[in-house]
Amino acid sequence: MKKNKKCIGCGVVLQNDNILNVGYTPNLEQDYCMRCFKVKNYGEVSNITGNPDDYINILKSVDRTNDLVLYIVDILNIRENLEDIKEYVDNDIVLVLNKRDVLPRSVKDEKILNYLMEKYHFKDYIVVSSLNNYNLDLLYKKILKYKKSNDVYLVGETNAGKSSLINKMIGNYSKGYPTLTTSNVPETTLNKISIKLNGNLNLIDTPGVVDLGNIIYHLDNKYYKILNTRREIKPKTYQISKNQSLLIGDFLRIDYLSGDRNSFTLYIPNGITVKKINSKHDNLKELNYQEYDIKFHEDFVVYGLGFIKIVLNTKIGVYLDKDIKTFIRKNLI
Ligand SMILES: Nc1nc2c(ncn2[C@@H]2O[C@H](COP(=O)(O)OP(=O)(O)OP(=O)(O)O)[C@@H](O)[C@H]2O)c(=O)[nH]1
Ligand SMILES: [Mg+2]
Repeated sequence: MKKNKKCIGCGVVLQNDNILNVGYTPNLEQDYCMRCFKVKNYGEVSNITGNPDDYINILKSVDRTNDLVLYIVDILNIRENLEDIKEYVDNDIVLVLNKRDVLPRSVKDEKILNYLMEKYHFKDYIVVSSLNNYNLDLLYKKILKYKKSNDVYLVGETNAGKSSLINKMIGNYSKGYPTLTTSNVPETTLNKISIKLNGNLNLIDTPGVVDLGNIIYHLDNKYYKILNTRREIKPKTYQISKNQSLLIGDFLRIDYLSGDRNSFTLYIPNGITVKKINSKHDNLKELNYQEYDIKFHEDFVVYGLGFIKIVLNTKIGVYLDKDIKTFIRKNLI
């Protein structure tokens, strides 16, 4: 038996000593750990919270190479400062915005690319959907164009779709079969996994970086599936006046405080309910409260949920768990 044999789904070292620890398998001859086996066969998922330093150490190990990095970002969960990845990796980075399919078809890719190119400096930018196999041929061409050696790393936040993207590329561009475990639970991949596409290209999957400011860490498990939506978002537009509020799911309330009648368009997964109420009602007022000034053509972003496109200058009051990150940006679309 090979020592330190790794699970081919998540990269963890297999062990049969302790069923409560990661990497457990009843039989070391197996290729998958029990956790991956359950995800693959029964869609059952168990979440673990790794040590954020482990993920940072993996990024540092990528930094020690000169290899091309694909920075995979969920189009609905663009961080406030994408360039903070450069604190850890100094390599050439291509920004890959994944999950194009969740934004309405009517949105132009160019609009999103222009937004990113104005704000950030990466080697190149591309919008893809691994779910719909959208733009993967172009991504493949870019990889061949920019790669410095046979190894190309995929890094990014947990749940951005790194493993799904590699699985899709195995199907498209190699003779192999997809083997990586994917799930809508954060922290699925646990270690680096090198996948050989052909004699000239290895795609290296990495565990996603954990940002505890992501709303997914603060909601009930039932939201995992809802937040990782596979359906095109139908934007919801609300005409809102002073003394009116929006209740979003059972975790967010936005009070409209000033300004004339305004239009709020929500780009959040369809499975999340939205209700307009009178601000005098007490719903969710137990949550942390903060006020924000929104200027002409800005989005209010709730990290991990999506964003609200607001048209006119306004002031809003937001009730939300204090550990969930929010920020304001120029309209993405
Ligand atoms: N709608 C949509 N969902 C996607 C796409 N790609 C991946 N997903 C979903 O996103 C979730 C996370 O996918 P993974 O491939 O496990 O993400 P990851 O980046 O490898 O996550 P970690 O291993 O935790 O770092 C799953 O529910 C996937 O089905 C896509 O192009 N569109
Ligand atoms: Mg993964």
